[in-house]
Amino acid sequence: MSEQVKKPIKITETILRDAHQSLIATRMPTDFMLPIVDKMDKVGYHSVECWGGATFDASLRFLKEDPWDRLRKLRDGFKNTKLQMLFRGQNILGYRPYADDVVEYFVQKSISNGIDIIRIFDCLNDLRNLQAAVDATNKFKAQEGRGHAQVALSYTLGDAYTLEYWADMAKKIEEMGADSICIKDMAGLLVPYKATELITAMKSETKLPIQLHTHYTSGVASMTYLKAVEAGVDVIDTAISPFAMGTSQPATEVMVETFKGTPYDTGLDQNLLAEIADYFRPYRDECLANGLLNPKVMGVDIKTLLYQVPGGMLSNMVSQLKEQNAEDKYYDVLKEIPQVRKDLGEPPLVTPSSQIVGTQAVFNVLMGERYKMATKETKAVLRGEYGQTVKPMSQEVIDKVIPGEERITCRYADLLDNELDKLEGEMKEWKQQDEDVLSYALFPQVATEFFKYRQAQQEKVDMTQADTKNGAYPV
Ligand SMILES: [Mn+2]
Repeated sequence: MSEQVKKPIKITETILRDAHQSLIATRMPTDFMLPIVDKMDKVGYHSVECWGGATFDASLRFLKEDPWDRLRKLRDGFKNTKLQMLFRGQNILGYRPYADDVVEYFVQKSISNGIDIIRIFDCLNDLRNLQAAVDATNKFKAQEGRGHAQVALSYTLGDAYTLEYWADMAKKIEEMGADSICIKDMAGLLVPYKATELITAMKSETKLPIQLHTHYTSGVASMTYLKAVEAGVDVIDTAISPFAMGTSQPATEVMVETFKGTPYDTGLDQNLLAEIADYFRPYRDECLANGLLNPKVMGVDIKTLLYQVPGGMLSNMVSQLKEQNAEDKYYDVLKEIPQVRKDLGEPPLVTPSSQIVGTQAVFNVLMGERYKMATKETKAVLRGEYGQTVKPMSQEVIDKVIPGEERITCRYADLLDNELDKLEGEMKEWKQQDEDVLSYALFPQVATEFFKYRQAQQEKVDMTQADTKNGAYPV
């Protein structure tokens, strides 16, 4: 790039979503976020990621907060900055596929409560599972003039995932009506020189802006950003330094400094960023002291590159093995994971496919025979309910696990009846706002517990008598 041509790199700040999801199990409460919003709003970020992913679940389950209320409060505070959320395609923010009416209503309510950019991904990269959410966003945008559909590709490695595959996906995403593309590298697998190749290949097939999202887990993330920016990436995801690195994103201040005085200069003010970091630093210390932040997740975990398994999946696996007193089988399971992944059509490993593959690998090892026992989710994947995989699934495994069963080749949601009315009927005694039916749709039990808690608070019930067993107490 000649020195005259300026291309300021845009920054999405993740402190209010992925950074605390990745480092402190999504436990940052709204009350702690609000006092710094005004300052963050002055920075000039491309966007602030603040909602979706696990924030919704954690708010209801552990923080006893209404996630919709959080969103509205953040929207009130951020007058100039776009707010961004993460959305699991047809699974919304939950763990099962929903009918299109729920997907559309959730998108509509997300935008009307304050979200600008919806980042939509599917764990199999089956674009059919993203279409309903993209269409809903575009419909709202046409009516209200607000809303941006970003389609995220779950980045992974494997025979099927060639540069041609990624470039072709970029083209298809543009054709499906998305406003931008994200490469979502949840495990930090994208290494710097591969990023050059990847961005170059995708840019050759699409004019859409490309955003790169990665994690520091494997230690290469800031170098990867540098090479991706040089290759033409438009936006990068970073976290303010006290909650950066480790399993989180590269530090915002470091990336800003890296590009200072170059054609990619972000133009962000380091003094302002330093004040924001000052706000979050004591909270980091507090989280270290109370154990919410485990120093283990702050280092470089090179196993991620060796086994291509996201950090969260490894910790799940370890706890499953512990429960079975089979921690000595750790390396056997690690070796089994690529085999199960191959049997299931070599999907990316991201929620929920990461849990499905990981749990099945644990079963295969503990039972001493592959697929002697298959989980409900493994069966659903084999039936095609989660969508189409890039590679065919193993016929041998299909015959063993779901013998004689019919497999689905259409978009699974096409087989689902609308379900909003039914959900509304189940929860109407708790309903205080339209959005409550969506909280209930995603987490029926957890949301109901929350509704009870909310009502008790409103009626000033003595919460020392609360149901502590189910976590229904003030925090
Ligand atoms: Mn992430």
